[in-house]
Amino acid sequence: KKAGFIFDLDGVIVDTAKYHYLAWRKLANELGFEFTKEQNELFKGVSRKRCLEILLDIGKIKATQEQFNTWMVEKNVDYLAYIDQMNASEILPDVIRVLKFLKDRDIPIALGSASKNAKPILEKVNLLPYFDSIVDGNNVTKAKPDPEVFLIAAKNLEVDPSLCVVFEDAVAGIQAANRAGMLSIGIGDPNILSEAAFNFKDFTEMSDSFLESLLNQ
Ligand code: B16
Ligand code: MG
Repeated sequence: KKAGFIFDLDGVIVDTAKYHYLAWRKLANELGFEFTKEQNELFKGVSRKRCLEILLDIGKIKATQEQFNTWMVEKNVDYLAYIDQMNASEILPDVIRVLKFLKDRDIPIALGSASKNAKPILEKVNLLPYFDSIVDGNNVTKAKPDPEVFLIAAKNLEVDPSLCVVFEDAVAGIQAANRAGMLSIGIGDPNILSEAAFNFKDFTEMSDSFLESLLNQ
C-alpha cells in the first residue's frame, strides 16, 4: 500500500525559529522586558496567538483586545522582513536529498505546519514544487497536539493516516502525529522528542535504506 510523507516546516525544513525569536524579542523589549532563547523554546510548534499570550505572561502585561491584535500584526511584519531575506541556503542539511528520494519514487508529500507564512517561506527557498499538499495555520482550527493538521494532510494526499510518516521537531507535533495514528519521526533532541517512534538528530543521520524501510510498512 502507498505511504504518504508529511513534513513540519519550522525546525524540520528550515530554521525559522531564530527569526521568530528576533521578532518576539523586539516586541518584548519595546514592552520593557527581556525574552531569552530558552523561553523561545516554548514557542516552537505553537500558534502565533498562543505565543503572544505566553510572551505577555512572561512580561506580566495585560493587554486590551486591540493592543493584542496590534502586537500580533507588528510581530508578523517584523518576522516577514526576515523571511523576505531568506534563500535556498537556509534549507536544513539533507532535506533536499530526502525530498528527492521520495519524489523519485512518486511518494505523495505534504506540509503540516502551524505557520500562516508557510507558503511564502517554501517559495523563498524554492521548495514549493516538491509538495502535493500544503496544510498550514490558515487551514486548521485546532493547534498541535491536536491531530487535525496531519489528518487534513493525509486526506489531501489520499493516503490512509496509518500509512503516513510525519517528521517533526516539536513535542506537540510528535503528539499530534501519534494521535493521528501516524508514524512519528523526531528530528532534533531525542531526549525532548522521546514520544517519537524514531529519532534522528537531523536528516544527515537518516540513511536511504531507512527511508526505503518506511515505504514498505
Ligand atoms: P506564524 P511549525 C510554527 O511552525 C513555529 O514553530 C512556531 O514558533 C510559530 O509560532 C508558528 O509556526 C506560527 O507561525 O506566526 O508564521 O503563523 O513548526 O509548525 O512549522
Ligand atoms: Mg516545527
